[in-house]
Amino acid sequence: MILTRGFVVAASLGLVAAENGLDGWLRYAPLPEDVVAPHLDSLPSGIVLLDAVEGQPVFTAGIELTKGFRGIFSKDLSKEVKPDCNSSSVVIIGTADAYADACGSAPAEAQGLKADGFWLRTDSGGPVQIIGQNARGALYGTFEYLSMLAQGNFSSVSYASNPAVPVRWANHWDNMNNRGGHGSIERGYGGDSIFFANDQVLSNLTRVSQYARLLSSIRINAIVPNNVNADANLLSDKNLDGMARIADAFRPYGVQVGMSLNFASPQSVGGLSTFDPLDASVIKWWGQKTDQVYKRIPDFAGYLVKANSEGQPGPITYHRTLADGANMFAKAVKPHGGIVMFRAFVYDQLDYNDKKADRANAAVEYFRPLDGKFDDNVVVQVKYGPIDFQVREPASPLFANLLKSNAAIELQVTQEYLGQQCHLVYLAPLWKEILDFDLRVNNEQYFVRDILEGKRPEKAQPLGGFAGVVNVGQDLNWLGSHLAMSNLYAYGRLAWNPTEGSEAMLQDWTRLTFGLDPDVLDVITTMSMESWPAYENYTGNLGVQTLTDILHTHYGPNPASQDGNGWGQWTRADKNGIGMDRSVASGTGNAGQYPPAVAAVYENVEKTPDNLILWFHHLPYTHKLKSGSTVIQHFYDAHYAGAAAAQSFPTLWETLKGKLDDERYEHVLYRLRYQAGHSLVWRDAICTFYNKLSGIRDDHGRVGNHTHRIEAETMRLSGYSRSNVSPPETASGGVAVTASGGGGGSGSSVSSSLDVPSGTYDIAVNYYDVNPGKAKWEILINDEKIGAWTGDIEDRLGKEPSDALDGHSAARVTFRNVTIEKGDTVKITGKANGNEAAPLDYISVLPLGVVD
Ligand code: GCW
Repeated sequence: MILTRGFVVAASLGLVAAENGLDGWLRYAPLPEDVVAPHLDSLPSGIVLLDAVEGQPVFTAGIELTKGFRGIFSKDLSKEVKPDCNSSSVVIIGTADAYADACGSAPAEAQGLKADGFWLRTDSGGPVQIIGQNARGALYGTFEYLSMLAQGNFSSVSYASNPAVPVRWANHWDNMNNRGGHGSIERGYGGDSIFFANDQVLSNLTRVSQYARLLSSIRINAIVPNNVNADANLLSDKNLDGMARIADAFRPYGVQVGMSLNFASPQSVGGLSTFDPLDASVIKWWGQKTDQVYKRIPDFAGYLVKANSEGQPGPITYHRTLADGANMFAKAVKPHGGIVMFRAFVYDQLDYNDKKADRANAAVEYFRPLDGKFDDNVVVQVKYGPIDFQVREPASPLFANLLKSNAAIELQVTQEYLGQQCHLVYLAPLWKEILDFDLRVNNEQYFVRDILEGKRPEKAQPLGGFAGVVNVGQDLNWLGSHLAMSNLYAYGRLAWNPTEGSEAMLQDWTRLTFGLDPDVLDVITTMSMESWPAYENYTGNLGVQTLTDILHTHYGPNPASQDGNGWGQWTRADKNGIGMDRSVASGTGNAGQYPPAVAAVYENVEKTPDNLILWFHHLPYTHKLKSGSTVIQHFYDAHYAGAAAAQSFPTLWETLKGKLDDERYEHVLYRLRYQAGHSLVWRDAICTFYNKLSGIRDDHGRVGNHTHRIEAETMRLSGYSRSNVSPPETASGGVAVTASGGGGGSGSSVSSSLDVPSGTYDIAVNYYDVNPGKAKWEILINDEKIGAWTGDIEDRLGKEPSDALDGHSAARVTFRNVTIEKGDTVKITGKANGNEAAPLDYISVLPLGVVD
């Protein structure tokens, strides 16, 4: 009570309490008094739960509503046991059936709901009605009502809301195996697994329950906790018991649990000599295993299968088709009402010298012949683009080739190729671009979202929907970054209704997460809506893919890593041109996998939009785009524009100081500053690489011309020596310096006199923060210390660490408003630690307002 009061007082004084992000967008924070006051008297004072069973969603709805009213209004709702169906002072929550039992009949709109749908009525003259088609729908409606209230929206509404699709899943790539006793997450950047450690399910699943709340509020109805690169040991009795505990934690929130399978399990853990999906003993084995699963988890959602992909076993090993494999599981779960999500991410290593080879063709080549051969409880799960979650891809042509099968789209909340949650990239606009793409099936309007919803002439698919890869971890704020949570939120909202607007979803999330301050809303909206275009600009443009290092961490720049290997993420860049010729006429034929009207666009250079032109065509750097710019000049300009946008983010954020709690303010600021610095690393690496390769200069004279920089290798080195950086374009001037341990009593240092007019400057230092190690640097002007920093990024950012000088470890720190007299000496001392030899790349002495 005292705490609650304190909170209200703090809020009304404009002070804000520290927040750690644990509640995400479900904070139920007190609203400002002036927003609440006019409505306080008309708020309901009681709650009626119909048929509420502890541990089930209607019961949970009661808990959430009570908690919400307490948090938002400091008001305790009474529990009414005898429902008065006409009282305007209560909220009635229940299923349509329970409502009809208690109150005669449910409103007409509440009677025709789809599974999981709900009816919400808040207009005066009667109770607030929250009626679900099922218990889960009633909980969804409650979260909807709370979301309105928490945003200060007291309007009278009455509407039904139904899901576009029945399948709205979260996929987690959590491993059971140890990483120093913890469960690691493949592509995880927010801490260790909340599900597994030490090869088993965690005993304390508190975080899982907290996560279930968040998922339920965005209407995700099933989750797969374990990695698609699946560990067959999950099928042991002990671990299935653990899975049952996970299911228990999710059940109150209406989230069902599924499981990723390893195709070879009958052999690897079952003691059989084969895992051939048509072998009777294998079929029997999976049947029995499935019965054991359902015995423990009667509402088990189903299986997720990655087969014959990236080294995973599958039916092709036995010359069976992928449909044979999928259907074997489908038959096992069918009697229990389960489904099988079967991934279409199947491709092989390719020969780089084969100009017709194309990884983008693989999914259609594997799956088109199988269309119509999948059982009706199989859903083919297709990544949004033909390759792999790149910053820009066309919609996967497979969506247009699965007309007789159930299909789901796979999106990645995990920012694997998109800055690993260390760069702000709001993904809803990217996802919507794919969902709203018209594939012109049968030459009629067919948006990708229509296909997922089964709106097609051949057959309305009974199943279909969304799978989102999510990497929440033990970090209190779930994804390692507060702002990245808008992606999780928008993912759920889009799965429910793919026509939702990116900005509207973002703004709901912002109000729920940070409160109602209009400045906070403006800044987060501006930054987030600019963030995907900015990231695309400073990474890979014109549909050439992200240009990150594809061989290791998928994080920093390494354009050369795309080519010359079997992975098929090729750009085919050489000194004359760049891009994959995917035309039918002269290339890999990929354009021809799309329906004719779309194929005609992608086949033709003149018609292909600029933003995908290098995806479909190999062009000279001097090719003129529709924008009027050349390919190479577009690269330069986009990189400068993208990095400039990223520089504006921390500056914008700084205007919010005091308008939100310091804890989240500082956390976000650190990341935005890091991103601004890393965007410059990206900009310079990509511009330098293609400038060297093409030999074509930047029309604006920026590339390779950094007038404010002093390269560390040209400074006076004491105990420092030159070090190679790989790839070299991730160092300004191609090399860096590292502390070699010498340098005498004062340690290692670099120094230089400053030949700049006297005045005030910002001094930026580019360095490398490698793992493991915590080097320490100090910066001095005329031997007077003006700043210091530590190489501790590995503790502060969850991105894949790097132990080398490269585009992943390159970072920048800026010291502002430094007074310099012409001829002053700047010196940086570095103290190596562990693997980190206090590496330095360059310093920039920047007149105020300039970034170079
Ligand atoms: O994007 C790639 C990732 C792998 C992932 C794979 C997949 C789980 O780099 O980490 O494996 O795709 O989607 O199966």
